[in-house]
Amino acid sequence: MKTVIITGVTGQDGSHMVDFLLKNTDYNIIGTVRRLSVPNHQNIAHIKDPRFKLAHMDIGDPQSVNNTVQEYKPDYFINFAANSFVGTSWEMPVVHMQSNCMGVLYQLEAIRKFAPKCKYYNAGSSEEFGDVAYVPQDENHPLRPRSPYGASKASARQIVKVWRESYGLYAVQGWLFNHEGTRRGQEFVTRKITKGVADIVKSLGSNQIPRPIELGNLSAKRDWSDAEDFVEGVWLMLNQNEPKDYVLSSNETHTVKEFVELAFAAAEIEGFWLGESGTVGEVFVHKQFKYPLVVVNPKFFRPAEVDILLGDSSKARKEIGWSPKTSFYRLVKKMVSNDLENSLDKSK
Ligand code: G4F
Repeated sequence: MKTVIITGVTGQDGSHMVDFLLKNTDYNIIGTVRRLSVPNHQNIAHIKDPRFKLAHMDIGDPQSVNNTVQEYKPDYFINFAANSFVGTSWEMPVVHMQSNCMGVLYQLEAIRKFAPKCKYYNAGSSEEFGDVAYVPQDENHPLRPRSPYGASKASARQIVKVWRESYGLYAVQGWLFNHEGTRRGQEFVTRKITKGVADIVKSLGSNQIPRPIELGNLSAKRDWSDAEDFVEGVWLMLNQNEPKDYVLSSNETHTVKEFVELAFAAAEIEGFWLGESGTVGEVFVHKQFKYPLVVVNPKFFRPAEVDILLGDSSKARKEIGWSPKTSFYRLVKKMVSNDLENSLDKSK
């Protein structure tokens, strides 16, 4: 029986990967977790399969990484653990570099020493493309990060490449464009919007004036997909004859504004924009009651922005047979429905 180690197992991607592997393989899965005073295990609380086990490991502690790899001698090691929120990476650049880059180095060294046949995946990002040179971005696009987060992922990519080429490890790092879902953290813009919409529905239902959702740059364009589709792409990337890095993306781009419009429409709330587009005075207003539903707060602007991300995943589609199944519209609808259900549950 093969063994897969997954880090970041309590997060969105890690937990979906566990679900995917339990469903599609007969492998044992070790999910590594840091000790926390208050555990954050809600994304894996539903997993009862005895093939899934938790182990303590801290990606910042090379000794603990060595011990874990030495003990389990995994066949696959999937690193989803990271400081993944771009917005805070300017506030804590060192910690982002340590976890997102040095953490990868510790893992590759442990694999080189104790499990050299292990297939390794590190979560790469379209943020590595940053200040984009062309649209759409494919595997040949240069690395031009715009945030400490993007820089940490671009550095990790070089480490993965060097360890692959120097030691013959099967080590890959995909460029994953934005991927979302019902397990997304609430600080990311998509979940912030869908949760905000659900709160507004609840307020309107109890005849209260709703609290508007406060957002930053409404004009940013992102290529959003469903995280559940992406874990399959990661698994395909790990199971090629030769290790190769691929872009995973929907090949569509939408503004934050479009996401807002679709999310309110999914909750059957009609609204319209007022104020000059691209300014802090822009506001999305309830059509009937004229309440502000979305306002701009400059606090959420970033010191440097990635204006447009649009992926070209044609290589992954052709060479590893991957394709996303969930449309942008279905993704927004699924996230809004989930947050509406949660908010109804809580009010019972
Ligand atoms: O949802 P976001 O915070 O995601 P971002 O920065 O694109 O990063 C995500 O995708 C990357 C892949 O491209 C991953 F590597 C990374 O780990 C993460 O999963 O922001 C999306 C866009 C940005 O342009 C941001 O400026 O939304 C804009 N935005 C506008 N108002 C906001 C807000 N973002 C957040 N988080 N909060 C706002 O209020």
